[in-house]
Amino acid sequence: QSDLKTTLKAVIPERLQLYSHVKKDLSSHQIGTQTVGSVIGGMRGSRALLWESSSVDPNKGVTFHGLTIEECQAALPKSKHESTDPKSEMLPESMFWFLLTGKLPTQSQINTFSSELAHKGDLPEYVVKSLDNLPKTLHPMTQLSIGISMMNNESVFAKAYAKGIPKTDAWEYVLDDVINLIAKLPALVGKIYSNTYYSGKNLGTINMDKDWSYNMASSMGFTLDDSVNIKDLSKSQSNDFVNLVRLYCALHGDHEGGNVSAHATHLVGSSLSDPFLSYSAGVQGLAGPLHGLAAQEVVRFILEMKNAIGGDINHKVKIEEYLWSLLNSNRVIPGYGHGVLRKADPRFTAMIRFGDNRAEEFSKDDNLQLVKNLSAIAPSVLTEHGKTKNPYPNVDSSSGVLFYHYGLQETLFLTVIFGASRALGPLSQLVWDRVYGLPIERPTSVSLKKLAGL
Ligand code: CMX
Repeated sequence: QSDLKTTLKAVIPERLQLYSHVKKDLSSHQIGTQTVGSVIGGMRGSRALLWESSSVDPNKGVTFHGLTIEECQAALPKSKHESTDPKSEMLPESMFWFLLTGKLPTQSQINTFSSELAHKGDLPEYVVKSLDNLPKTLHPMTQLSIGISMMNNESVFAKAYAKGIPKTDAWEYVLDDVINLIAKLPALVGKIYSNTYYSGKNLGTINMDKDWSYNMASSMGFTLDDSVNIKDLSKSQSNDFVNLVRLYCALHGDHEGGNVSAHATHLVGSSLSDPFLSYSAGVQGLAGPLHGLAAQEVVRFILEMKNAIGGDINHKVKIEEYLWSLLNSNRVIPGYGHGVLRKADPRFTAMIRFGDNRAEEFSKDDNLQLVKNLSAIAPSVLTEHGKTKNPYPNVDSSSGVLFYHYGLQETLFLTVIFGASRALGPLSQLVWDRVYGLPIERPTSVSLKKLAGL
């Protein structure tokens, strides 16, 4: 008598044969309003989600309410401390305001909003205690999703809903939760960083007079005035780090609705789960290596490759050979490929520009140079390999090595910054989902046999 696994193993070959037939021969067949290829192919090409704040063109990349990255950089408010912070990048809270309202905020609106976020930035005591009790070996992304989901204890939407509210009022409570959630991310990120790598030591404070990104950098110990400067950065390096957080978080906040983290947030929110539960689902999706976790994979890959090619970062042949060795052992090249994009991701280019604008600081940074060299070599290797539809660098290709340069070298942690950033878009959409009173998501599933017409 066979056990469960053996029984399953025996039925797999026949099912796989049917799957291959459906994929190869029936992909263009229509089933309802979809093609069979879309049903079994991760819903590629299926226009099935309402998303207001950003869209992604396969060739031009992301635009936020129609504005390109450069246009946003020019138009969105920066740090209010212009005299001490002259090279400020656009603030993520400016991006959030824009994503949510479709209106460009004024500097004074953002000054007030940054202050509101700082004043709401404390973590509840029970969250701190619970995080302290988690195993230090727990992946930082798991800690992030636990921290966010626990704060549903604070949800004003969940409490109001339990009492009974008109559907038309739901968005206001959801907005309160969304602002509270975003406000608490800098302290949460700092706490996870400290617990995982610095034995829970208090690394910095939330400063009421500073913006969201400064406070994130501060709570991780990367600023000079308000934290312990654990990385021993100079003043200009510390300013650069804060600006890196600003640029990175503003740019990575939204990438239309179909990516896993955005879609998961939207899906869970459609059951009227509150924003804390909804976004913790998004964070769990972001923690997958084909999505946000690629941020950590890329840095490891760059370091491993540099080592494997003996530090010859300009040696084209050695780099090509290394890439082929990965592909031939059925591994992906992290930081390359995309579900929608068919050109280099403009967010990749913007992060490279960040380094280029600080040429002196990065002049001896082999990792960034290797990332740039790779972006000139990998596309032809991937094209020759012939599988990936987009052989160009994606969002995760360049950002990790920039953080690494300033001392954020705990690679497991990099996706947590992505997780803080990605709150901006999906949570702004969640408010609109409730404004429109969108229904619970409930597509219909179909069996392989049905697709095969059996
Ligand atoms: N290296 C090697 N092979 C790759 C590849 C890469 N970078 N990108 C795609 N392929 C392969 C796929 O694995 C797939 O192979 P199979 O047919 O054997 O399954 C084939 O090419 C076709 O894939 P695709 O249609 O081009 O890409 P998908 O839309 O299925 O997947 C993505 C997109 C990003 C998951 C994929 O390109 C990938 O795995 N990239 C590496 C990981 C990565 O950088 N992820 C970060 C994405 C950005 C983000 O969301 O954060």
